[in-house]
Amino acid sequence: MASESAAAVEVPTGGDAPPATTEAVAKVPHQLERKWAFWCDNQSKPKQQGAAWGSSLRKLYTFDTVEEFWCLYDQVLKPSKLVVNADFHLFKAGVEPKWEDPECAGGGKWTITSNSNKKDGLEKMWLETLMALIGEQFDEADEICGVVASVRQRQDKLSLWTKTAANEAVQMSIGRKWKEILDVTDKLSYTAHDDSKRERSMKNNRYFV
Ligand code: MGP
Repeated sequence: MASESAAAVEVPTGGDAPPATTEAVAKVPHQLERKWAFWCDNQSKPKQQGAAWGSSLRKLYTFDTVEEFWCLYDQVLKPSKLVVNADFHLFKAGVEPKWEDPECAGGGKWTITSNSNKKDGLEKMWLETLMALIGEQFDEADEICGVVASVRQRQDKLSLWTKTAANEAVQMSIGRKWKEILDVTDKLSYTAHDDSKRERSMKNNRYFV
């Protein structure tokens, strides 16, 4: 990561005042390990008849420095700014937040739900997760695709998308680490995308932590 460097600068002064020296800090942006992209999907608006899932999904910003991240996060990207039936996503640049993306196709998601009247719960978990991802806190970082915050009438949720649903050891390790980062006692469940595609009554969770 790039570090800040400080340079002493002579500031000319008038009259009898003693010469002043200030520390001018040359800011070098703090580079992240990799590039990330924020996305948004607002499904609250009426869709054209027959519109496919994903037609309202939009990539918002791509970034690769800590400074850009905080600027984007502070200005817009908080779940409290979402209407019901809208999602925010943070995914690795180059990966689209859809089952159809080659990086996601064989994967699934760890999910934690949050009661809708506890907005601050989702807000806090979203930020903790964003920082863990861009800070590369997961040992299996290469196995992670991104995270989705979903605001829903019944229950808000946060889902961590991973790459290889069939690899139980990797998924359990990611799930345990995420639970530790979130600092919650709630049960987290893992669903393979292939299982999410089934009828509601046929959907089942594969792993739990
Ligand atoms: P969802 O957005 O993951 O859950 O998927 P939501 O809206 O909370 O609803 P619930 O079903 O969990 O109660 C909702 C539906 O959107 C899915 O059943 C799919 O029909 C569709 N869908 C969701 N995703 C993430 C995808 C995707 O990546 N690709 C496609 N083709 N459809 C998807």
